[in-house]
Amino acid sequence: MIKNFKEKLANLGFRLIFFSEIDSTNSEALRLLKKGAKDGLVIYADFQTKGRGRKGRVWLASPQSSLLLSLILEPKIPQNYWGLIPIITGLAGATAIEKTIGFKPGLIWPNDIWGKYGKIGGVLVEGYFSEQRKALVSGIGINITQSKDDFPEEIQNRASSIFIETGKVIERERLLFEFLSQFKSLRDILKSQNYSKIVELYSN
Ligand code: BT5
Repeated sequence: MIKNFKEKLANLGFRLIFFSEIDSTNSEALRLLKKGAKDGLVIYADFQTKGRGRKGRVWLASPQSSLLLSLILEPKIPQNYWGLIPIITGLAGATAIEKTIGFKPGLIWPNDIWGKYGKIGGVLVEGYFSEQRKALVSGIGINITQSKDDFPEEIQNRASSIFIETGKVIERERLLFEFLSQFKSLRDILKSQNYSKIVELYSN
């Protein structure tokens, strides 16, 4: 089963490393980049002890409640278009939710995923620039199983999950696979330099 899953990911151009616990998948991705990790590596975790949001904010998710991952990317497009990577990451997350469970969440500029009852997911993209190479780490967190009471008090009124929005629990690995499939399709569109298509998909 796991071998099968790895093969399916390899067909999409991804390899996956799993951690039952890590400080932050983005931090681990940046450490691995320093050690020479290449495009297509996915760092995937059950739990983060220091999950990070943007601008020094935190990302809070109880164990196994969420999709938590970071992608190592060496985009083959001109660097002035790298700003589209956070956009396609959020879009891949929202589309994956829709394909998996039939619920279409909203995207709030630039890449927050929202439902009727609050924020379901967020994206954190960070750059890695050394003399030899330039790369990005694109991290996404999507709340899957939480009820309102499961969130820490400080975020209870603004955080939501797929379960809160739909009353349904989806299998995390299905969402993972769908996210990576969607990300690959969007990345292929980027590679073909059809930037207006990305804007069109984002706007619908
Ligand atoms: C984000 O930041 O929305 C980006 C979150 C990215 C998280 C992923 S998880 C995998 C990868 N590894 C990491 O370490 N990070 C990435 P921002 O827009 O700054 O939103 C953060 C704010 O959202 C916090 O200040 C809280 O108010 C709120 N928040 C924290 N955890 C939340 C959650 N699980 N659901 C909804 N809101 C949350």
